Amino acid sequence: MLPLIPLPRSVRVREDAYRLTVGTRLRGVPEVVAAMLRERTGLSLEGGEPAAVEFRLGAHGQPESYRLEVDATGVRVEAPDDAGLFYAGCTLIQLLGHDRDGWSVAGATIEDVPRFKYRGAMLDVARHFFDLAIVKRLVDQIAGLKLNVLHLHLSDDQGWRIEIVSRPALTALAAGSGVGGGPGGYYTQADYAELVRYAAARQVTIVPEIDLPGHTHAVGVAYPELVEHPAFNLRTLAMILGTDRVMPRAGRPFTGMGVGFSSLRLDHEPSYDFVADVLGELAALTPGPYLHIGGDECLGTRPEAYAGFLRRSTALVAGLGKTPMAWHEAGVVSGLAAGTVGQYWGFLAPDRTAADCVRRLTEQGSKLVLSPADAVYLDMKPDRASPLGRDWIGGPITLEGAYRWDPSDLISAVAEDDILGVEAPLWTELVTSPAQIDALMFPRIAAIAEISWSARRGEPGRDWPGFRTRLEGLPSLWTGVGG
Ligand code: TNX
Repeated sequence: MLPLIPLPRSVRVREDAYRLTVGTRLRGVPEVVAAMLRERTGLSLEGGEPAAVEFRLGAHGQPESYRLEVDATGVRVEAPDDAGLFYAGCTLIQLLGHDRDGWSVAGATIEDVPRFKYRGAMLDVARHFFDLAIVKRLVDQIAGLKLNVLHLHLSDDQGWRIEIVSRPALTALAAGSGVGGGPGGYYTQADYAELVRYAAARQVTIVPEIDLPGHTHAVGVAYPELVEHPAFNLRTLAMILGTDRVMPRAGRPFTGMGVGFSSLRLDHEPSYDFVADVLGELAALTPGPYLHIGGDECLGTRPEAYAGFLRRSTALVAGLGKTPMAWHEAGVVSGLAAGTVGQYWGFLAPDRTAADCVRRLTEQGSKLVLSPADAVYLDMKPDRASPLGRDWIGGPITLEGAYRWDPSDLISAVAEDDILGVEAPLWTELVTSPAQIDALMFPRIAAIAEISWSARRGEPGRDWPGFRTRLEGLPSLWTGVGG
């Protein structure tokens, strides 16, 4: 079995292999793939004739698909678009092997196409900030697994992480904190634009999220008049006392982990001016289709005010030419802007409220991105004994647990067509370093990549034993593409 993750649609293994040599020439290979091949093999692999490794755009095939053929004479790739060429390159890198005689590419004919269009990971840069170099490295790693979305959670109670030129106090006053205290940090618009370009070269779309109207305590550190006083009810208090006992105080940086106590002032027109300024600048920085406006855990917001805000803010995003995304709680609201995407973060077996939100979303024509907390929340412990990670879902998420579920089994009312894709969030209340990001992301993100890309369970090799065997064969999986 070739060590390929995610498992391609069809693999025919050949006996022979192509040997890369100093004389191997490339044609049409995407630059990031060529750079990775050179870095891995130490060979110069220049462009030129005759090219033994040849990638070309062809007329046929579904978006992002490719056909890859490797035999003793060389490597030939055909794909209908740049994404397909890139993914063929990712597969090619996984086919590299090394022995006494040098580098070779295992012989095979592979035809491949993704199951879902949206294949994501999320990094929470609000609870702890991670600089551009760390995020780029993550882009490299996930792109190599054929994920195509990196969702950045850019604001939360503990900090604001993106420069908004028209609202300078956000970064001047509300970016220098995080869970447990400083130092925080933020991306300038130039940083952010660089990240968007870097990701695009690896077929990754950045989905920015500004969490609204809750999770906005940091906004009040910069602009106190826009945010309600912290609201405590039984649920919010239980959460705050149950986690870290740090109480939020209006206008002061919040360094705890509790959720659900903050809300924008929704009976106050200047709040909407603020949201329009922020989302307007963010839309201008975002070539990708989606703007995420949060909408989760608004425990301190009155239901009517929440509904009014979601209608208005999804319409605002649509007016900016973007597709709004929101966490599934938004489903309680009717009249969301057409096409709003809902992100489900309930359990594999949804409770009534979550199932209801999802049903109402699909009835409004919303597509879903699935992030079931007990299967893909990468901030959960990978095993019971792990010192790293949380367990509020009631236990660890093992590699097997991350692998053994299927998107279309999740919610009976949700058909395959309603599912835009899958996303694995890494919340970072307890994550402070790149090594910890790696320890929580990998290898579980590989399971999620396979669920997002490969055919449904049950195809030959598309099962847990097959996955584990392939994973063991891929020692350098986490090095990613181009990094
Ligand atoms: C729930 S998931 C949250 C986050 C926390 C996370 C911790 C969601 C939409 N909200 O605010 O960081 O749990 O696991």
